[in-house]
Amino acid sequence: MQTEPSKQKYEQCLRDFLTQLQAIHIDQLERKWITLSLLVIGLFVGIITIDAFFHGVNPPSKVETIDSASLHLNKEFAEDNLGVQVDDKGAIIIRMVAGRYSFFPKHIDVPAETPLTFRWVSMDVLHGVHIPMTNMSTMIVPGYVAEINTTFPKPGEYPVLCNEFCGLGHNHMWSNISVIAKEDWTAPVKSPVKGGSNNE
Ligand SMILES: [Cu+2]
Repeated sequence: MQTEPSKQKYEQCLRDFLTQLQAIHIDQLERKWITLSLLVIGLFVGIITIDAFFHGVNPPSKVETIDSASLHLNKEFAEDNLGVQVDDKGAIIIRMVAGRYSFFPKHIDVPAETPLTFRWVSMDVLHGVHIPMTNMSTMIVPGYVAEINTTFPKPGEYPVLCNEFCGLGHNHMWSNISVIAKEDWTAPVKSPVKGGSNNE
């Protein structure tokens, strides 16, 4: 809480500042340009705010939150549940954790030409994930689940790279995905996690 004398001091400072500001001679033309610049800034900020509001600009995915500090205790992202899983409806869901400085699991096998749902979470700071030559590119914001649907058209080895600077080891932060021909891929035998997150 502010004490009375310091409050008075701040008020005095503000008054002095305003007096000094009024004392500055600003040319009429200059005044017009200052006003115009402020109006343009106001217009741009207004456009961004309105656009974000109407288009629902949010962190990646559906603003699904998660406690990054307790992922190991979380039902969905516990260590045993990471990687590729096939749910009751046959959908392939891949759960990945990003942490300084790797993506976990370090390596996964997925089928080509098959719709895949990736669910990414961060265990520490802001990370990004980028898989070259695919549409996989998103931020992994701590506290949120980033969900991306994708299909890898061609079999091959794909690197998984971090594209947000996350610390000194950032340039060593990568893992890889083997995309296998659809007919050669077999679903890993794991007990499927019940759909959705369980983040309490
Ligand atoms: Cu990084």
